[in-house]
Order: sequence, then C-alpha cells, then structure tokens
Amino acid sequence: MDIKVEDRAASDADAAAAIKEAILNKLIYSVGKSLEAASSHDWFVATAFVARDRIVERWLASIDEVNRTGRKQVYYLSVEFLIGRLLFDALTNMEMVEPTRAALFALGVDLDELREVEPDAALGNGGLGRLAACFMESLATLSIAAFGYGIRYDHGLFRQRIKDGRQLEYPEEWLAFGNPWEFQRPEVDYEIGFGGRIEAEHQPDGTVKHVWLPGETVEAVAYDTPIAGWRGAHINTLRLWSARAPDPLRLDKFNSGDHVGALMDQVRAESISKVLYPGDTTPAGQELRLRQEFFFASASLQDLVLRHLRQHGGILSLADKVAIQLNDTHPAIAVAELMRILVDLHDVPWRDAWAITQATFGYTNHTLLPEALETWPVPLMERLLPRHMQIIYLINAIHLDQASKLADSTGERLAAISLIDEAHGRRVRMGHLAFLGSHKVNGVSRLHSDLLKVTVFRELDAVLPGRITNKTNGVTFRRWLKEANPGLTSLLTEVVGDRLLDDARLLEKVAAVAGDAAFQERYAAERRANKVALAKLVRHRLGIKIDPDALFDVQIKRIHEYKRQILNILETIAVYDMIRAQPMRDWIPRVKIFSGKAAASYATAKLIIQLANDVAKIVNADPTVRGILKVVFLPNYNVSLAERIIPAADLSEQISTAGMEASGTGNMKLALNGALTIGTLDGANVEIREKVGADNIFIFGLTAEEVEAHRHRGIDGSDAINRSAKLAEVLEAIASGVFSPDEPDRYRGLVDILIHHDYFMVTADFESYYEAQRAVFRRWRDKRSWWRAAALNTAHMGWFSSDRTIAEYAKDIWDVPVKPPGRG
Ligand code: GPW
Repeated sequence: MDIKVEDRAASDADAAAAIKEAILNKLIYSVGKSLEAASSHDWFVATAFVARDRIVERWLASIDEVNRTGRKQVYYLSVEFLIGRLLFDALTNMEMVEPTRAALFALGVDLDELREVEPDAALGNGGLGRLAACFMESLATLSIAAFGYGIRYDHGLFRQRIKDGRQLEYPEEWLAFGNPWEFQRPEVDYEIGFGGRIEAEHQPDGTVKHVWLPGETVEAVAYDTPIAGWRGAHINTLRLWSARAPDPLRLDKFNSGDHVGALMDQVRAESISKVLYPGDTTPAGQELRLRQEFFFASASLQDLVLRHLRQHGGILSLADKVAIQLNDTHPAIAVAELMRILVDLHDVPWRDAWAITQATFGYTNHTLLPEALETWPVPLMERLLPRHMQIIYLINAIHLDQASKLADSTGERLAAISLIDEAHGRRVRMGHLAFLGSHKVNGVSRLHSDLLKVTVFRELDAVLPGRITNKTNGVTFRRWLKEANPGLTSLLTEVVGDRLLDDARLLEKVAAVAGDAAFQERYAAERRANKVALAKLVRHRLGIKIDPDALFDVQIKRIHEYKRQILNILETIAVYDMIRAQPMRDWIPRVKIFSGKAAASYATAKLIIQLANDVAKIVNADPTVRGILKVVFLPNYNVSLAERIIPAADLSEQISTAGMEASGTGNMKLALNGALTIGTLDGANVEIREKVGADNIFIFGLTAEEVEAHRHRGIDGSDAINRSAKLAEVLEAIASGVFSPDEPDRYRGLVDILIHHDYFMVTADFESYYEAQRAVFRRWRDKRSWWRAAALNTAHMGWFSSDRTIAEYAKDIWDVPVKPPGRG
C-alpha cells in the first residue's frame, strides 16, 4: 500500500517534470520569448499549447476512429457558443491540473494567476449559448461523434461598464492577443451565395432543374477548436466559420487612388462574422442577421455533406449517418438549404429529399415569447435567398394540401400552420419551417414542452401529433462543480467516491450525510471560503465591503422584464424601509447581488439596471442601515464571473413570471453548488422542486395557468397595490425620486407600467414573494436546517447533468450510441 502511494507520488513528479519541460519548450519555440521576458500572457499561451498538444493527440485518434467505424455523426448547429475560458476545461478533462500547477510553480508562475489572463470566448448572449457549450462538453464526454457548427465572431457579446449607474456597451476583443485553442483551416472554405436569380432548365425526361445563380458570394473559412471530454476519452470539434471576400481587394480601384473603395467588398463580406447579434432594430441590421444565419447554415451543410460523401459514397444514406440538431430557429434556413442541395445539386426527387431532410433534422425550441420567435419578411427572403423562398413555398403548398384533407381542417387552422404569416405583412415563420423539417421537436423543460403544445405549436401539434418531445436542460458538472468549486468537489468526492464526475447520479449518496453535523461543518466551511473570495472580488471591483457571513442573495442572468429583477428590487426596498423603521431589531445581514447585461436596444431593461444601481447607492450609504443590507451590481457578467459568484451564493433568485422562462440553467448551477432557490413554478424550477423536495426550495407566486387566467381578467396592478401597503409605499418612493434625487421623474414611467400595464405580474406576485423571503430568513436563522437543505440540493441535482440530457437526445432524437466515461 505504502509503495503504491510512493509510486503515485513519483509518477506525479514525473508528470510535472514533463509538463515543465514542455511549457519551457513552447515558451521559447512557439511563443518566442525567454523566461526572463515572458509576460503572464506568454506563460498562459505556452501552458495552453502544452494542454492542446495532449488534446490534439487524442483528437486525431478520435477522428480516425470515427472514420474507421463509419458511425453516425451528430451536428449541433448554433449561432451561439458561450464557452468562456478554456484553460481549466482542457486541464481538468485531460487530468492535468495538479501536475501543471506544480510545473508552473517550479517555474515561479502561479496557475491561478494565468487562469485570469485568458479572455472569455463570449460567442453567445446567455442561456442558449451556454447550453450549447455545456452540450459540446457532454457530447465529447459520452464519446458521441459530434461537431459543433457556429460563427467565429470577431467581437463577442459587448463588454458592459456601469457609469453613473447606467450600462455602457463597449466592443469585446477576445482575439486581440490571438487564440491558442483554434486551428485555422484555410483550405476548408465554401462559397456562400446571396441574391441573384434562378434559371429553370428543362430536362429531356420532362422534369425541370433549377439552378441558382447568386448575385454575390462570400467565402466561409473554418476555424477548429478541439473539445475534450471528461478524462480525455474522446475529442470532438467545434468548427466556427469566418467570412471572407472572394477577392481581398479591388486592385484596379486601389491603383486608381480609391484606397477605401477598393476594400468595400471585403468590408461588406466580412461584416457577416464581425459581431454577435448585430442590432436588428433597422432593416440593415435585420438583413445582416439573416445573412449570418444563412452563411453559417450553408457552410455547415456543405461541409457535412462533403464529409458524408467522402465517407459513405452516396447522398441517399445521409439520414442514416447524420443527425443535425437546430439550436432554436436561428439555423432553421438549413431545412431549405438541405432541400436545395439534395434536389438541385444531387438530383434527388423531392419526396425522397423531404424524407431525408425530416429524418436528419431535430429542432429545439427555447422560448414561447412571441417577440423572440423569428419571422422574416417575404420580400427580404425573396431578395436575399430567392431559391430558398421558392423551396419554402413548395414545402408549404404540399403541407397545406395535406392538412386541408384532414377531417377537421378549417381556414383558420390552415392559416395558423402555414409557413407564411399573412397577418403581419407576409413573413416566413422560421419556427414552423424548423418544425416541419424535423422528425422531433423538443422543448427544454417539462413545463415548457407541455406549453409548446398548447401555445405556439398548438395547431401544428394537432396536424402532426407526436413530434413534440421534452429534453430538460442540464449543465456540465466538470465546469460548474469541479472547476468552479474545487473545494466542495473534493469534499463531495470523499463522500461519493472519485467517479463523481463520471456519473453525477452518485451525488445521491450525499443525502445520507446531509444531516450530519461534522459534514455540515465542512460543507459550510467550503461555502465560507468561496464567500470570502467573492467578498474580495466585490471589494476590489466596486470598493464595497460585504460581510462573508451575511446571506448572499443572488440574481445573475440577462436583464429582462420577464425575469423580474424588478420584483427583487422592490423587495430590497421594502426591507430597507423596515430597517429604517426599526433599526435596532435583530436583522439578518444580507447582500443582494445582481449581475447581468441588457440588450443594447432594450430601454426598459437598461432602466432596471440603473434602478438597481441607484438603490445600491442609497442603501449602501445609509448610516441607519449599518451594513445590515448591502446591494451590489457586479458589472460585465460573463461565464468567468458566474464561476466566481455561483459557489458563493446562498440564495438563488429564479423569479420569472410563470410560463415565460423556458428552462433556466443558472438555477441548476446554483442549486448544485448548494444555494437554495427562491422561485416560481416556471421552467426547470418545477423539476428542481421535484428532485430536491418541496421543503428545500422556496416556491411562491402565480402558476403558469393562473398567470394566463389573471391576464385574461386584465393586467392592471392597482388592485394588488391597494391590497399591499408595503408595495404601495415602495412604488411611491421609487416614483417620487427617493432613489433618483438628481432626476426625480426617472422611474415614473417604470412605476406607471407596474400600476397600469403589469404584463409580467410583478404586483400580483409581490406579497407572495415577500412572504417567501421571510421564510428564507426563518430558515437561515436555523443554520443546521439551512445546511442540511443546501446539502440536499447538491445531493439531488445529479439528474441535471448535461450528460443525462445529451444521453436522452442521443437515444430519442439522434439514434446514436453513447459510451459513459470512465469505463475503459
Ligand atoms: F429566444 N434562451 C436564450 F429562445 O438564452 F431563442 N436566448 C434566446 O435567444 C432564446 C432562449 C430564444 C434561453 C431561455 O430563455 C432559457 O430559459 C433556457 O434555459 C436557455 O435558452 C437554454 O435552453
């Protein structure tokens, strides 16, 4: 036994020595710096290269294995991949963290400092993009042969600064110092057409062949990033497309002195992959967004079809060897593009092409919000993608013809299921196109999937029953438990064994010790260390001192009216009023932590940010409060900041208007790390409650059904306000300028909305939320009971691993085998 331990120590030392050599080698020969001259960034790049080398060896082996066996490939098409930093993902999954730490230590470098040097790859807005990143990791972990396809934006999600309480947006520059994880593939490029015209060629056999002659072409160039699964068992590729002009410049123009004009075509072409989510409030912005969507959908399809033909010879076997998942409707134009490829380029008869298309695609819906369901004006589609518009019309004609033969068909129903929305100035419904073109359509939580059947896809579900299924979201525990919270993970590993990250369901074993005083003490100690670290970060970034022993009440997510940060702010003010009324009561110290970005064009959301900051300013400076209540708005929320906040959170705010949050995934990350949830019965909260038990979660508010009924009766908030003196007082304070003395009317409009047009049910849910918060306090006073509940949350969250989610997709939608990790 002793010998074995010594052996392991010796081999750890060997591993560290080898990594040290490799890092030095990279620093000198790949970065081109001496030890003395190297900056932290140079050390980061050298270390990343060493990790990458290890990954690349296995990557090539994975690709070889997939080619040899000819097994089915999964393609995940997503306009967003919110990956964040990759260094710890790579080191963790290659099981290199400790030897790398030791190697760097021997070189006088601190791994945790290097970690902070890496910029976040923020190629996504929020939950949808982060889900895609978690899925990529789980796909590799389960040894599924998969590609992620997306866009390599030069500038990801904007950097947020808060000035005088207001959000300012700045361009984000993640590529400024290069990207050590990616491989440019200049030889992998495809022509993407736009505009132009269609020629109909009459064939000898009487059929007509359509040839699209685009008026403009752009090139898509591939950049590949290897994604390592847990324990490095399998490595997949994230292939992101960058736009190039076919001609780098117009030399004739340049030489005639028009130096700027010579670059015009290049600028126009490259604007496609310039920024994530270009503002779409103008027609030009909308057109750019559609160009982005077609650009990456077409490049991805051309690429995967070529790979399929090389591996398997004929196009007719496509659906047997390829599964394509559409991450929301953003890539939905791929349905028409695949039909064009099959029918126009490979002469597949329409009916067969349609069968292949449907068998190949699956579509995931992530929202019920009408304004988020994509539709494109028919004239824009006709101009930009004329052949695709023809194909969409034909798909629609056949679909409506079939539906009209059903017994209960009505004109109203046909209008509802048509690919063309005639009611809002003729628009193509991309959700409908994705639905028709797929064999399975899934929502992202049970409640959401159920609601899909009675709301947006009610009529389509009636005509095409059985297509809608549910796949409740999950998160990768490698990043959101082990990397974000290594201390807690060690403790949990002691309890459940070192296969914890191979099989998250093992966490159930923690339930047996949740009431154990010694375990609770260690659990709480890990939590406290994380809170001390977050307090330090808050102090450093904002100059605000917060008490690590206070209750950290956290709401971190995009700022949106339906997510109801405002409800949280109202409760904050109500508590502030109470503290001022009775300053000497035995208040429980609490810190309200907000973080999140508002869309640049979303005025109300930006006003909510300002209100949070204005309230923070007043409350934090009030001597009567004496630090009992602190309010913190942490700027520039991103994946890396989430990794710092989540392990330090005591209370997780998941308070959206019921029926509006499709799933949520932050709710899962927080509960996994031991925060108790205060939330509505919305999205995945419903399933979280089932798993962790109703006693270990604070549920309040109207249900989705009640919200619906309430809206029917009207959305005026006056009644609710009249019934709650507290709420009336809080609203009056905000409206009269207590928190905006420099501009007393600043929030008058916001309050008016709550009073007269409370679509999001803030006023209706206020009292119930307030009471739930009081229940939180009562529980917090009983620390044994609190830590037991926290540990039970951790114990019962195993089901929310994205490994479980991906295994379900593999079985029910893609029909591909999975190989769980850690078993040879
Ligand atoms: F509107 N989600 C998101 F459905 O982050 F497309 N961005 C989006 O554009 C959309 C959805 C879209 C989120 C949902 O709001 C959230 O509830 C869900 O957990 C997440 O997608 C992943 O499914």
